[in-house]
Amino acid sequence: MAEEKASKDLRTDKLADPVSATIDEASQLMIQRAHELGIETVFDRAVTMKPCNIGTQGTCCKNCAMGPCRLPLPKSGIEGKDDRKGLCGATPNTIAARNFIRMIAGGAAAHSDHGRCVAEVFMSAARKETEAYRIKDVDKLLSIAPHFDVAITVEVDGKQLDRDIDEIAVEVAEKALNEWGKAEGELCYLKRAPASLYEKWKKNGVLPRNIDREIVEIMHRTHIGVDQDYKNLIKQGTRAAIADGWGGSMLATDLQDVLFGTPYPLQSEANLGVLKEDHVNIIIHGHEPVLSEMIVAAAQTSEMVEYAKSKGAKGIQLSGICCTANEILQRHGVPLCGTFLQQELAIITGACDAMVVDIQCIMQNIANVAACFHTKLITTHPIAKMEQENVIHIEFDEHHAMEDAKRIIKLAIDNFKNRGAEVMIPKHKHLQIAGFGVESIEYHLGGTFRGSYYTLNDNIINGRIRGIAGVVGCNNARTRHNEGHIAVVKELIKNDVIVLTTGCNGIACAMEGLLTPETAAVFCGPGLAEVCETVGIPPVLHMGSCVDNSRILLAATKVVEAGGLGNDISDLPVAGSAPEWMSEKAISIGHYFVASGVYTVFGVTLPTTGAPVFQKYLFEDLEKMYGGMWDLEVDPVKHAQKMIAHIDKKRKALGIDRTRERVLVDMATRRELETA
Ligand code: BF8
Repeated sequence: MAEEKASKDLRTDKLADPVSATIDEASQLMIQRAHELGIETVFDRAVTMKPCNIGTQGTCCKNCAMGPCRLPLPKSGIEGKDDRKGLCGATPNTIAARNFIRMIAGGAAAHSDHGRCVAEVFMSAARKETEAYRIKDVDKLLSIAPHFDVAITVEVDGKQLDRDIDEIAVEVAEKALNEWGKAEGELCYLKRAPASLYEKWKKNGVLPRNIDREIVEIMHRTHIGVDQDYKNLIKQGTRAAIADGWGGSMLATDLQDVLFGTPYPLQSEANLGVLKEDHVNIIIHGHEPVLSEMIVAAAQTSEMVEYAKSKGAKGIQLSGICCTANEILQRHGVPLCGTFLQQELAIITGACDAMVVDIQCIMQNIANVAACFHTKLITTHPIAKMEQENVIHIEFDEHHAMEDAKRIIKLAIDNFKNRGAEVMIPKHKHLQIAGFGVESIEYHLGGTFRGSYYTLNDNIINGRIRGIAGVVGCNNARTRHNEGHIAVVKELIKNDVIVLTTGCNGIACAMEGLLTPETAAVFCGPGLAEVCETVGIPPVLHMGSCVDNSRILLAATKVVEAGGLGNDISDLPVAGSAPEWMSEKAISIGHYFVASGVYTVFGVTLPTTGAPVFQKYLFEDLEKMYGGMWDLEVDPVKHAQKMIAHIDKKRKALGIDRTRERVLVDMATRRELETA
């Protein structure tokens, strides 16, 4: 069947070589399978379609109809004065900076609009306008309320009593929603950052006023004939990126935790092998857990399970792609089916009865691939539809969420009988421990006794842990799938750097088996291995989806607060990385890491190489303002080594660069030291 429907004109010389396309054997098998069935995937298109060289350099301006003006950097570079300019006179620096901050606007908008959607559902739940959603994590609600100046106690007859939870919830919801468009002041969460970082933002004039405004202002400033100073453009990019990391994304993470529960470590599996031939396979793909939480709940009802059995299946197997996968993994242990680049391959197994998508990172070609199989492709979000006729749109609404979720699941179950003979599920999958967050790291590495990150800091100071790396981000079909992710992470843990991961890097690490405690003995340096074995954690801690990079910011803040490692995130022996990035969200994340004081290295390419002066500003000058800066390194081992060199530089500055004998200090001596 698939052979009949698929296009017959795929020429082998225009097809991707599976082994060159990905390091993952399951994916190699499925690319091969796609070729046998005559189905084209992103890997093949990456062979036939070359990226535009000038766009790659960041120096193509298409912000008005006099252009596009294309300003390539000559291969030999430019000696002396750079005379390149567009029709209006825009320099390469202006053009690249405009393009760069428009990417920040795109990324910040995506994260923050997701956050707004969650805030609206939270408001409905707080006002009890929906049956489907309830406040699940009251402790988390109480922990964030003070950041919005919402009181959690009330004075009655001179006594402080606990305030009514419903009242607190409504007030937090109102204040949180206000963050997108308030007329005055600054974002409430900014003061969660270390005081010295907040002061740097203030001094540099980049405290975000409200989330929407910073994004809109980027679109205004980058319109023809407005802001034509790359430094001033980046200033606004910085303000919008902070509004993402310490605003929209952080709100998304917190409110999701309040509604759906704060993640704690749990066991699951990862890779295409999680699909089950004898089950109804529903793959949830996208980013907002508002829908997927409901599908997880509905799929577990006996009504749905019995319905699946009545149609000849043994049950319902849910799995996820992209960050929706990470969300339902972190909170429910639902297995990861694959990364961004595996979305077509999951359908090519022939075992996907329905793929349910919401927003972000959904390739339009999955509709073409689904048309070659029985797979129902269901879009659910009013802002994300597809033009292909085989796509079904079932709009999801929080007011009748459970009914919508059951309707979607029934559609998948009814489709089970339509599977063709072409089912081929790779066996490959790996166990993983996921579900880490600020709270669980505190528990595992700090302990409830001290209630802080003390033990983590202690192990950094004594050198067992050399530093902390945040390794995050996408896959990119312009580079070998997962190769950069895995090589960077392995090089870091080999050198005793503990890794915090999110997004598709988290999925890649899970598929490779790096998210198990047993990994420590195999891949880690002796210090990190000892800590992991003692505490029972993997050397790579999965912190969730891309909006959950806000968890990494807060974990870094906790490390600062625990003491002994300086006063700011920029003092810490930490570094950031996105080895295979491709999305605008990654640029926004990279920039808020940099603006928060983190040296951040990207792989593949950066759209700044055609404007060397602007690139130098990002790579060097920003460090003087925020303590963090950008870098680009395509080679994964050199990439990791640059991060390690930065970590070592910070260790030296802190005076902890030499391994010290561990001195156990009793409480009395500690008090003496503290008062000294
Ligand atoms: O937000 S890492 S490919 S899935 S953009 Fe997309 Fe990139 Fe994956 Fe999640 Ni993040």
